[in-house]
Amino acid sequence: MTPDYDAVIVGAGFSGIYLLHKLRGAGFNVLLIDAAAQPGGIWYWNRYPGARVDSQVPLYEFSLPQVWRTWNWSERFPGWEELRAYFRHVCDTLNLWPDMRMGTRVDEARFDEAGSQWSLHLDAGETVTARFLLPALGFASKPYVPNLPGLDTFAGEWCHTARWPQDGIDLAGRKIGLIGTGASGVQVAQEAAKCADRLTLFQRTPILALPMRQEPLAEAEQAQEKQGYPDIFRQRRQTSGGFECQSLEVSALDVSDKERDAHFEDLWQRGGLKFWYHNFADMLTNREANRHAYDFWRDKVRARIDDPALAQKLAPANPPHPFGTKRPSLEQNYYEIFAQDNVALVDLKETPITNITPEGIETGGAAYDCDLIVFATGFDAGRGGLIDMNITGRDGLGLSQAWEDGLRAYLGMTVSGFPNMLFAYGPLSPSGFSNGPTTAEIQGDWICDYLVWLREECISAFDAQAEAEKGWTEMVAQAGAMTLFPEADSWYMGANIPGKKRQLINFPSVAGYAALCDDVAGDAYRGFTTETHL
Ligand code: N01
Repeated sequence: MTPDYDAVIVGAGFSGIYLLHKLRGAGFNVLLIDAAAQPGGIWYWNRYPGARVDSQVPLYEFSLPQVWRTWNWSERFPGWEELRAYFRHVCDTLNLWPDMRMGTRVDEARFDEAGSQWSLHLDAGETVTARFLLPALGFASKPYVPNLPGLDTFAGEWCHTARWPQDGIDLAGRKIGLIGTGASGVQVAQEAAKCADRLTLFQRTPILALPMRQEPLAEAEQAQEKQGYPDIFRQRRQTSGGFECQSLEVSALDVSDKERDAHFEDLWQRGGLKFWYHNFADMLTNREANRHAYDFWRDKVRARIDDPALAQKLAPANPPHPFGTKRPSLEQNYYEIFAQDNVALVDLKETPITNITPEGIETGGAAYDCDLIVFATGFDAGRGGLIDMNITGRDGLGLSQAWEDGLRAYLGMTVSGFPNMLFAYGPLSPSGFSNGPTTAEIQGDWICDYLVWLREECISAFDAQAEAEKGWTEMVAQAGAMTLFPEADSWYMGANIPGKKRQLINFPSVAGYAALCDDVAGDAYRGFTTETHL
C-alpha cells in the first residue's frame, strides 16, 4: 500500500508553490497539481483588464533570495501579466516544473483508512495516491454568481471576473453592465470607462477605496531597495496583516484633532492600503475611532465629486459600515470616471435588479441595454474551492457535510475527521486578512516542519482532535467579537453567500497566528491524534 507520493499539493499559487519548494528540499516525493494552464493561482483566473495587486513591491513576493535577487518589477503595484511572469520565474529558478502537473483538475479526493493515504481522482481519468493531501487553493477559488432570474435568456456575453476568458474580452465600444463594486469591480470599471460605449455600474454597497499612487519602478532603484528586503521580509511576519508595518499603538481618541488628521493625511499621501493597516490602534475595534477615519475618507473622496447626489451614493454622509471592516480597494481614477458621459452609476439599494432580459439588466422601473454583463460579485471565500474538490474523510464524511453548520478547522489548516490533510490559505487562518506570501510562507514552513516530524516519529496518520478544533474555532470567533468586523455584511463574515453561516472566516492577526502555530509545534504538536505503523 505504498502511496505514489508522500504528498500531493493542489494549487500553484503562492502557497502551493512554496510548499512544493520546501517539501522537495526536505526530501519528500511531491506532486503539485493545478487545473490552470500556468502557475499563479488567483493571477491565472483573474486576468480581467486592470487586475493588479494591492500590496506594494516588495511585499507581494517570496522572501527567497535566489528568487528576488534575480527579479525586478516594472511597477509598484504589479499587474496580472507581470505576476504571471513572476511565477514562471519562480518555477524556473527553483526548478519546480518537473514536479508540477498543470492543466489537471482533481475531481475527487478520498481518504483510505486501511492504507492511511489519500486517493485523488483526476479529470483525465487517472488516480494518484499520496500519504498527505495538501490543498492550497487560496481563499477565493470559487466565484459567486448571484441567481438573477433571466440570466439564461441574455443575448449578449456575460462572465465573472474570476473566469475571464484567457484570450480576453475586448471592452472597446461595448455596452457593459458591471455588477459589484469590490476590489475586482473597481479595477474593471477603471479600464472599461476608458473605452466602453457605455458602462453602467450596479452598486449595492459603496466601496471605501483608497488612492493607490502607482509608480513605475526602475531597476537601479530596486537594486538600492533590495538591500532592505531581508529586513522587510522578516518584519512582515511580525505584523498583524503580514505587511511591513501595522497599526499604531496609540488610540485615535488619545490624540488631538490636529495630530489625528496629520496622521490620516500622511497615510493618504503615502497611498496603498496603509490607511487600513497602519492607522490608529483602535480603528477596527472602536466605533468612535473608526468614525474619525471614515469621515476623513469621505471628505477626501467627496472633494473629487462635483455632483452632490453622486457624492452621497459613492461616499455617503454616514458610513455604510465601519471603515475597513470590508476590504478597502485601491483606486487610480475611480471617483473621476463617473463624471464621464459614458459612465453611469445605479444604486441597487434604491432600485434592486429584478431580472435579466435578452437585452440587458432591469431594475424596478428601468432597463439598461447591455451586450456584456460582468459579474464582479466575489467568491464563496474560504470553503468554496475545498468543497468543490469533493473531499471525503473518515467514515465517508464529506467536507461539505462537515461544514454544514459552519466552518471549523484546527490551526486554520486541518479538519477533524479528515486525517493527513493540511490545507494552506484556508478558513480560520489569516488568509483573507493577510498579505498573501507572508501567510503562504508561515504555513508552508509549519507544514513542512510537521511532515518532517511525522516522518521522524514514524507516524503514518494524524487527525485533529475534535476538542482542539473546537477551541480554535471558538477562539477565532471570540477574537472577531472584539473587533468591528461582525458589523459589516462582508465576505469576511461569510455574509455574501446566501445560506452561509455568519462567522469570521479569517484569523485576525498574522503574527498572533504564527506564534500560536509555533507554540503547538513546540509542544510536540499538541491537538492531534496520531497512528504509528510505518
Ligand atoms: O469581491 P467582493 P471582489 N447583487 O466580495 C457585490 C481580493 N481581491 O472580487 O458589498 C449586486 O469584495 C457586493 O456588494 P455588497 C480582496 O481580498 C484583491 O471584488 O455585498 N451586487 C460587492 O460590491 C477582495 O476583498 C484584489 O453589497 C452584488 C461585490 O459584488 C476579495 O478578493 C483584486 C451581489 C463583491 O465584492 C474579493 O474581491 C480583487 C448581488 N446579488 C480581489 N452579490 C487586489 O489585490 C454581490 N454583490 C487588487
